[in-house]
Amino acid sequence: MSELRFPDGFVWGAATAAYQIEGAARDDGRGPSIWDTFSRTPGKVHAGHTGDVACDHYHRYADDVALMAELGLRAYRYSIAWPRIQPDGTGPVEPRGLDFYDRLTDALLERGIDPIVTLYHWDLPQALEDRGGWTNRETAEHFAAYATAVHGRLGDRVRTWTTLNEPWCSAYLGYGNGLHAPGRRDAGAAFTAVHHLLLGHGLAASALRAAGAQTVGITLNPADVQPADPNSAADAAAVRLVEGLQNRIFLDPLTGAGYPADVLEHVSRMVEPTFIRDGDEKLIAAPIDLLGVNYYSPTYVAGRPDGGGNSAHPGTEGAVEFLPNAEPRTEMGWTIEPAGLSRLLQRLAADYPGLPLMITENGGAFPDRVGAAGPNEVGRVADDDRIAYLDGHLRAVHEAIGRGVNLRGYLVWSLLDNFEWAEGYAKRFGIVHVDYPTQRRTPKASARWYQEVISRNGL
Ligand code: IFM
Repeated sequence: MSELRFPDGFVWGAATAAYQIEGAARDDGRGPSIWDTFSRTPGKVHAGHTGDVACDHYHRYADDVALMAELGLRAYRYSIAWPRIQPDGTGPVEPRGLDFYDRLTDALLERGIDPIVTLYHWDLPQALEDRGGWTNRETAEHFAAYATAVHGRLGDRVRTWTTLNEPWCSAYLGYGNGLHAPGRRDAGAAFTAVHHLLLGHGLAASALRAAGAQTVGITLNPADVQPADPNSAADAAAVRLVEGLQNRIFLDPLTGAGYPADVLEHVSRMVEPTFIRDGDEKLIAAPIDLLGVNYYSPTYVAGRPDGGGNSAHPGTEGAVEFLPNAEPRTEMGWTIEPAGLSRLLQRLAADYPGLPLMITENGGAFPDRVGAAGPNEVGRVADDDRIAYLDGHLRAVHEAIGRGVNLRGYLVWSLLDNFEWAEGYAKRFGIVHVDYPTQRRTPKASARWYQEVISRNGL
């Protein structure tokens, strides 16, 4: 196969999130988050795992940054733990929390790695959840104040800011079907949370811009939704509904078009959208410079009146059948279909022209075989399936760029094996293996492969 080269300046990096790697859950004044509470609730997280220790990155960040440099990463996307900065979600700032991100940011810059900050990757301070969390409008305002505080400390060095990570998950999994923290099961609450998350984004984006932030964005997990039968009108309607709930409900207001009428009509069957106030859509449409796209797997649907729907897509019961995930699949059970990424990027570029994109997450969980490569390679982690996954998706990314998509970079999920939310430590997404009892890091074969891709700027 001939070599595929990426554009000059293409950003290569890796991503993580605070609760998934930091540990140090009680250090330096950090307050409890909804994930501390949720992971301690029996039956919510695999085997009762918590983020208390995770990868102990809070104490090992310097070694982790050295590893990133060894792999040649040009950018690193990390999230700030709101409960480290404001333990109760509002009020005085905890300087020791900011100190940690200060040290991490400096360590990255010293190694020539561009910091990409995510302000919210799901770890809401528990004190705010006790007041309604994202169903409470005030949370959006508190989020903007928190964003301003973080920018005040890091803004002289961090150029790229993303407000929220995958608000779809925060709202629908957190408040809709309860699979994620805070574990509420209420479709109305989920839609209320969608709106307040978007409002929080808009307020924070404006505050960051006013404070001088260079590049401001948001990361979504828009779906590549495909019909079971491309010739079926019913399936096309199912696609439109699911796209509405996962993509357009976020992207249309973010880009200034306001909430789509068909989506609002669907929502109002479950909750009166009185939480949307005059002027909110304008606030949500604060200009952004970058859309982060997280992609893992496509979604196939059929339109059927007896369709079981999906609890993560409120109101699809009795209208949509979600097809079982086809082979091949990752260990998460997610279908591996790189073409879905190329389709999605092209669709986003066509529907929301002029918005630069970056893949802020892509990767796969696989059952890694530690030391399986033989006695002379003790500690080697042979993860050919991950290499194949990444290779396929990078080819899809390259194809999309070739078709004119303005894509700035690619960040693999994830640098390290980590706390995979409800799956605890049972699923490993890292290109670097973490032996949790010893905290030893071992770059997997995929990490060495990725190192080579970065150094060649191509495949
Ligand atoms: O681990 C998560 C991450 O926190 C958000 N995006 C999806 C990843 C894999 O499930």
